[in-house]
Amino acid sequence: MTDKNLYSLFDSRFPANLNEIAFEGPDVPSYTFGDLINKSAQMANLLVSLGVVPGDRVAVQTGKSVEAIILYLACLRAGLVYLPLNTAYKTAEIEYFLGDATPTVVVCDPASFEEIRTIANNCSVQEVLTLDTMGTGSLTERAAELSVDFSTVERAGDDLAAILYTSGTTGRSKGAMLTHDNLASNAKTLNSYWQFQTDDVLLHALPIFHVHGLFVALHCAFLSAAKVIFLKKFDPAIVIDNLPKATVFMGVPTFYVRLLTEAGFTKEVCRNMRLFTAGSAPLLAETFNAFKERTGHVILERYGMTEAGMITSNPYDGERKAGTVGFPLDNEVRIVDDAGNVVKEGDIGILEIRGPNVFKGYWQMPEKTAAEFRADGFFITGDMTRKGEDGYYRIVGRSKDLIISGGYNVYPKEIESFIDEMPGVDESAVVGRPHPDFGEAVVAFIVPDGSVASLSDQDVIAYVKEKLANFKVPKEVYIVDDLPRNTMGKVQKNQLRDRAKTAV
Ligand code: MLC
Ligand code: AMP
Repeated sequence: MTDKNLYSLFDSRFPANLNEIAFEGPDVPSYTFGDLINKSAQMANLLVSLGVVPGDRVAVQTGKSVEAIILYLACLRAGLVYLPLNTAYKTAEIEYFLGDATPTVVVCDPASFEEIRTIANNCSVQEVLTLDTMGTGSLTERAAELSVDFSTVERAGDDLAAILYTSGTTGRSKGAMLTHDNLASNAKTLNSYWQFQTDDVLLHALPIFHVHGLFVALHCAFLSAAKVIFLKKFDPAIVIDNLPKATVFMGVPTFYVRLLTEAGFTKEVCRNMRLFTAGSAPLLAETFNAFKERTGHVILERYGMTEAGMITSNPYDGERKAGTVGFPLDNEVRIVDDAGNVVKEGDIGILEIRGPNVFKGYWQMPEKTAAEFRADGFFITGDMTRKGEDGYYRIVGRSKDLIISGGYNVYPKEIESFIDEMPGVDESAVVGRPHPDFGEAVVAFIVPDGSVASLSDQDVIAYVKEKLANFKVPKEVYIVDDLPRNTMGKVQKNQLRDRAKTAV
């Protein structure tokens, strides 16, 4: 078998001098490429000693640390399937993911050890290890005692490297299965399309449990053995402090909106930068233009999704256009109508894609997988798209009922199902409204059933906040007598969106 382990690809690009710095940051120690190799070997040895075998899942819910990245590399090396979880997820959400993905090992923050242990006792999990944002915990303590020699396990291109959960229209999250080939092909495409070089310095402020921060940003850096300035979280002041040392920055639109509110964000601090990229949500032309005006830099907007990595990108050398996501990368694309027929050039339709970056399917959901692929292998993205006369693609909406808030996806159905269970609620409808900071905000309309006197908006917010991740909590709740419906009885969400828009 020719080894297609993604780690082997990274390793082949690491520098000859392993003492070169791979990661540094204002509040992390420096790590050389040699450290990445040795420490990932130790962690891989630890995981193997726990009895995990290639194909087993390792679920990880930890804050940002370089050790968490090393854990990702260790999983790749041992042939395990890395399963990162958003740190905002609460108990009920974690319970679902662990029950569905049946990981063998879970790594969590020491603060949630007891809670995760309790969940783990009721499912497949054999071992719970801890890792905090300082890089300490039972994972690193136990790994430090083990050998720095480990032979990376050979993998076929089609073997799973990671499972990333993405919320679904029905309210149940689906685990997107990504193979070593999927990740390698997208990494190589982006690394060359965006012209990464060894002397690049990536300023990293994104979370590391999603495609954007974990794969797009880090894989580009690894393939050029470029240094990463690693920030624990996005904080505009810290980003500004570190920008003069960097050449590349990647962010969701909210990052750029927030940077522009800072007086210290100037052309001067961006003097060494060669590339700013944006994605995960639409970048407003207003932000694009204000950014150009302030810094002289033109943000490169690209479009992608968990299931496929990056799909289109504005050009590196050519004109980057506001409100567009550029051209297809290394995948075929077509724009179709509801019946799956290709629309006339220039018309709006749903984007379908096929290529080496497109995932293998949803974990243990063959029906859902089949429903989202065409017979000829094209994946239905659910994004309403138009190709302009200039050849640039534009994402103009979504056929899926999805809200994107600060770069995080929220499916209304999940929140509606949850709120409908609340005592005093008859039914609910959740929509998105424009939000100056998060792009879109979650808003809920509630019809009380009369059983609870004076059910208030704050009661509903508190109820959701206790059980669901913070970015899913409605920013506003409206108590109404009934929901607007059409003659078929379907809730008219457009009317609710208009109401939510005019109410603020
Ligand atoms: C935080 N809050 C949010 C939120 N993030 N509410 C809605 N949407 C969000 N995204 C809540 C907090 O709980 C808090 O509520 C209040 O808003 C203010 O919090 P904050 O301190 O301002 O939040 P902060 O920690 O600064 O986080 C904001 C953020 C973060 C923008 C930095 O959301 C973020 O890192 N987003 C990036 C998401 C991302 O990486 N997406 C990539 C997906 S991959 P309260 O009530 O407690 O005050 C993908 C594919 C692709 O989509 O194409 O890339
Ligand atoms: P996720 O499931 O978190 O990977 O989110 C993927 C979704 O984010 C896509 O299907 C799009 O709807 C949206 N998205 C990503 N990038 C962009 C962009 N540049 N413009 C508009 N929408 C985007």
